[in-house]
Amino acid sequence: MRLSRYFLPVSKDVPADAAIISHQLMLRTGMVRQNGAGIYTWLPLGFRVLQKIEQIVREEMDRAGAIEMLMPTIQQAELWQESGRYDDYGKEMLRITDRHEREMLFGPTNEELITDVFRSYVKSYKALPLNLYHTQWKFRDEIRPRFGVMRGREFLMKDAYSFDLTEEAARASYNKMFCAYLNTFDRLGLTAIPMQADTGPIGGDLSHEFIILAETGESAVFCDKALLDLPAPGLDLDFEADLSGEVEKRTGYYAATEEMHDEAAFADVPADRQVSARGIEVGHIFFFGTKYSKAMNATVQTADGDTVPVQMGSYGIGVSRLVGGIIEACHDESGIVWPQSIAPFEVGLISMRPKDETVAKVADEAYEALKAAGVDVLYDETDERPGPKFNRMDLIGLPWQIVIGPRGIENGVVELKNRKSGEKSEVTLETAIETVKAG
Ligand code: 5CA
Repeated sequence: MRLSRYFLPVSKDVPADAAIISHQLMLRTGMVRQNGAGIYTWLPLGFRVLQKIEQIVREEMDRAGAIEMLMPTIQQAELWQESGRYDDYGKEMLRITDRHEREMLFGPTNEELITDVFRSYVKSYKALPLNLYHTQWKFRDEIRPRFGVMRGREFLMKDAYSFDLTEEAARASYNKMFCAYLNTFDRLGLTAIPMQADTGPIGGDLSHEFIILAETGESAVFCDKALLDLPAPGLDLDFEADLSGEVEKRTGYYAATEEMHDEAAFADVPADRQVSARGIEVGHIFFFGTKYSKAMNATVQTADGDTVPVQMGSYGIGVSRLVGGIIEACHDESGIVWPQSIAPFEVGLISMRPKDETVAKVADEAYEALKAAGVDVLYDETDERPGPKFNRMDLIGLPWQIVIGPRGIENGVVELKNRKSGEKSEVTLETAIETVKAG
């Protein structure tokens, strides 16, 4: 992408209500524009990141055997009246009346809708286990939308729903999601810690929040430091195997959010391993058994011909919240420092003198070579001074910068800069491309 043809409204002005660094940086880099309290337009740079995160989440859900679909944003009130949550959800639910005076709502989550889909088609245990997911916009009329996309009113969530015959099988489905989540966050460059959590309006008795530590996190969290050093299960994990060992490895250590915190149990953690910090909840998984299937009569026939309510769990990831969460974890005084897996572009190519014919030609060739090598590149061929160009590239945080200038051209090299380490080297374009591709 040529910067002169792109839409990158970088700005110096940050509204006073942008209290945390990720919100400030998202506004300054022109990733999002606020349209109302907790409602954002995703501008091109931000949208690229959102899509990259969504894609990684999708790949890891697919790897764990979940099946993608798409449910609507607008739902009928009837389903929620059946489950009993139409009243329970209170003011957080955005209620809408259509022209026929029918009560509708903008979905804050999809347990009811998916249970209705399930009961309409699935009648036999033979179709189980089943895990269906989608990535769709949600609306929650949060009392205090804040921190930009981290607590929005309209936000993008991946939500998956598992269906099993027995509680034991449902726990195995829960464990699959538990492991898939660790792999997902690892690929996003994050250390997410599963913590015992309150189930809130979703319900059920087994639930884990996946928390990344950040000073600006909304909740106080407590955990054993050992959890920070445990590697993710890995992409070669066999999801058909019994994963309870993988889960127990992590749930064996103390980790709890404020609501579930137990001072006495925490005191048993060796003092030098007690982590008391703040965290951002990037995912939340629930096992709630037959809460919805009983209320909504979603049953299956067993091998013996009995009819039983299906066992369910639900599994959410805050896709749009992750954009802010990752910036909280990945920035420095000059701006964002994207992990390469989700960077909006992998390389910022800077032409030092676009008006100089030779420089322009070599830079154009480098741009073509990078594209041909399959590298996502943002090419700054604008006619600005080098200082502001470098600052802007640092601010938007692409993992690599390649600088083309007259001196390098004389020596047959380019300058390659690693945004994270700040390390610069003079290498041939081929070596630069190889280095970028190696990540
Ligand atoms: N139905 C269940 C799981 S699919 C559910 O809704 N869970 S949740 O309420 O915990 O939300 C799942 C994830 O969405 C959260 O972990 C969080 O990362 C994200 N999320 C929740 N509320 C917001 C919000 N107001 N703004 C941005 N992200 C949010």
